[in-house]
Amino acid sequence: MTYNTIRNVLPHFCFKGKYKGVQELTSGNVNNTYVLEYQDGPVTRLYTLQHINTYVFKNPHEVMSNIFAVTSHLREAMARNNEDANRRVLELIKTKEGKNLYEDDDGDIWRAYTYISDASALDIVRTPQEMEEVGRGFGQFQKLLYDFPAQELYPSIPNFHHTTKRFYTFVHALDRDKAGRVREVEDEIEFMFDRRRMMGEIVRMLDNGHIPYRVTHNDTKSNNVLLDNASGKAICVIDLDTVMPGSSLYDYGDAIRFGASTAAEDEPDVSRIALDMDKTKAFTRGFIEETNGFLTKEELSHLPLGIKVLTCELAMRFLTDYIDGDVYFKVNSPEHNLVRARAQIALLKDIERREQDLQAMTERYIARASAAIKG
Ligand code: GN1
Ligand code: MG
Repeated sequence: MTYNTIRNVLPHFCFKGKYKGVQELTSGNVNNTYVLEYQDGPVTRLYTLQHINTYVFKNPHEVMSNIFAVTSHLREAMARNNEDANRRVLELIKTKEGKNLYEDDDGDIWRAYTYISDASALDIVRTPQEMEEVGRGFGQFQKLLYDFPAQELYPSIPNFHHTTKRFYTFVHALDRDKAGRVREVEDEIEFMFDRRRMMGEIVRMLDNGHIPYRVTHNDTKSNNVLLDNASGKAICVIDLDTVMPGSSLYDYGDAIRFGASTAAEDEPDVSRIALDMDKTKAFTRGFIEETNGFLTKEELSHLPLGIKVLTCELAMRFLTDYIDGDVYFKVNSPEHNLVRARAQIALLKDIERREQDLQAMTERYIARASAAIKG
């Protein structure tokens, strides 16, 4: 995105003060994000400006309507609990026309938030303590949205975690072989086919009512929770584009996949990739303590499945995008999506090796939950 394009967008939002400068934040794989600095008398004001990827989000108006509804609900829920919502809920900046998004002359879509200062979004989780806070952040988010009227939400990306349909999309991509890359990835393709039944298990449990639909975040990377720099505590969940009805197993599994890996999501040296059990346990503790009693026994006992399915799903999504010629995720090299897919495959192999440990960890939580119920 050029500097001039951004300059032309700025006057359409109700930012306060005089524009000083812009800096790009590069960690997202889908939207483009910028931090803006404004000088308002003696006060420096920071804002987040985002260019929404409309290849991914086909209906940005619906996305913004979801975000408005969810952030309003979070604020009301905090007010009811006598909690201060300041720095804890994303705050949209309206356009001069009073809208939540701005469409420029090229049809590009933009939105803005107040930037939350003195807080960090972790691309890499360094300690179990940090991971526990990430768990608390996403746990609190589920708790606050427990009574959100799910029918008010549009499906911002239909079938986002429907792994069975994702598998069909993958097979279709293989068949088209748009970028001529299929013959390079025979081993990875076989890996996915071998896990076909496993990856559909959450969808099946939702379909047959074994586990409930909840309002979930659906993109629970550690960098989507802000931790306060002073206290280290989780304060605000961000990146609300994919808040939709889903399973708690999606939020749990995706968070572990990303934050409890010993290496980055695109680590090229697969020998460095494993599941860090201390971080896994720490996240589980934070998440379960916050969701405090409302996760069912069935959900708790399937948490390890959530980790497997989400890791497999992401491996398959990256591989599909590699095969399609890199149309969905931002890439920094032609091999980037393949590197990501291989990293997720390596992680999944390690998760499969640790399955018994994961199940034992889960059993301990179920025992505690039933002890609490019995009083
Ligand atoms: C995308 O935009 P970002 O980086 O928060 C993607 C997630 C993936 C993630 C993998 C809407 O998230 O589903 O898990 O990349 N978001 C969308 O890094 O597809
Ligand atoms: Mg994000």
